[in-house]
Amino acid sequence: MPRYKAMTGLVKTNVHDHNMYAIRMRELESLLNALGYKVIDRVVQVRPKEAVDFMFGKGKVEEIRERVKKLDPDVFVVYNTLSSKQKWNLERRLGIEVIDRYDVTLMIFREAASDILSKLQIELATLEKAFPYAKLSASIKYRKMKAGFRGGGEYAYHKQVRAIQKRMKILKRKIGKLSAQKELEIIRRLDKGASIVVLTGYYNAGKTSLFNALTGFDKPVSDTPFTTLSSKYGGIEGLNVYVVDTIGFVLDLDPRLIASFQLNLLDIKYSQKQVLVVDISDKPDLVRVKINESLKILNSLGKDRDSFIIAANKIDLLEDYQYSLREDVLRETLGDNIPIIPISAKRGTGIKDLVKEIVGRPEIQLAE
Ligand SMILES: Nc1nc2c(ncn2[C@@H]2O[C@H](COP(=O)(O)OP(=O)(O)OP(=O)(O)O)[C@@H](O)[C@H]2O)c(=O)[nH]1
Ligand SMILES: [Mg+2]
Repeated sequence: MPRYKAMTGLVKTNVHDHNMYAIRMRELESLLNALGYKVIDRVVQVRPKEAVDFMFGKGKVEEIRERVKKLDPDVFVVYNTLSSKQKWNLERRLGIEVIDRYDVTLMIFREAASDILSKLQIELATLEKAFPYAKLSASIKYRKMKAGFRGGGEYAYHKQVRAIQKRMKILKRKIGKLSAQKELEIIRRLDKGASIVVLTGYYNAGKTSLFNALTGFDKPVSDTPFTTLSSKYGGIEGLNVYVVDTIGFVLDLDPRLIASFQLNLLDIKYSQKQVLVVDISDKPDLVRVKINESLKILNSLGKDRDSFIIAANKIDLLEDYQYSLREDVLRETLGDNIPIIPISAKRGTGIKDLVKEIVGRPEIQLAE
């Protein structure tokens, strides 16, 4: 049973977007559902001229205010990233908490985090996100106090801001240390002649299911977003290969999220092969968007197409003609040289073909 009620909003950044915005809203909704929120109302607006103060136009904000009064949601969740000023203004105007999709993602991470490192990274990312808002709110409150002639000096909110700053510094130091340790571990594996094959892709694509099928592990798998937060290394029997299960991507990935999970991305950086796990049961439009974004992310991490293998997963959910349609979409985007292997990680279909593709590459060594 959902515990809370949410109202969602999105500002279309492209006037010609008749399709993607709906996919984005659905995505936001499934993230919120995972946190126990039921979405009771949705607002969409094409980017207004005067978007600076509220993200939405003034008239739209009034409409949202009316709807909030009537429907009484616990929170208004905006798909677009809000500036501190926009959040502040919207909260004052609507009288309820206002968050953006990046906050939602961090909340899910927080619920999923079980190991120390993930917890530290999420705490830092959360503080970094909250910091500008805390600063803004401290300065506004300070100005109000001064206007009331209650004297200058230090106020509690300034202390709060400084406490956040101090904690961020400590977290960065701890994460830095762990990062260095982790990098060493990876290099040691490589020095022993092992190859690293990373399983990457969007959340829920089936990376962990595939990891389990390849390595015989029994790591937790679920349709909750971001089940896996920190990387896991495992071997494939008979091969001098490490397979790495990694954190998933999310649509319109916020660059700050990548920055705060640098540590996890080290695995991708050092890998010789990247298996891009695609949920091929997604609608063709979504398959296209996700594959395009994945390629961009991998490129930005210094990986190029020659080392990609696509694992088109969940073929058990599709009829042959539906699969062909989606494979065409992949081919259009990828060109002819990147291998696409249809698999079902859940049923164990196509796994041998995938291993053959991995091993068939000259840079992968068979164990002695
Ligand atoms: N039908 C079907 N479902 C699958 C298949 N592979 C995975 N799933 C399901 O998809 C959901 C996500 O699987 P995971 O293996 O946890 O996906 P993931 O990519 O590791 O997800 P995160 O850790 O959240 O990034 C689970 O409910 C799996 O049971 C498949 O081949 N067929
Ligand atoms: Mg996983």
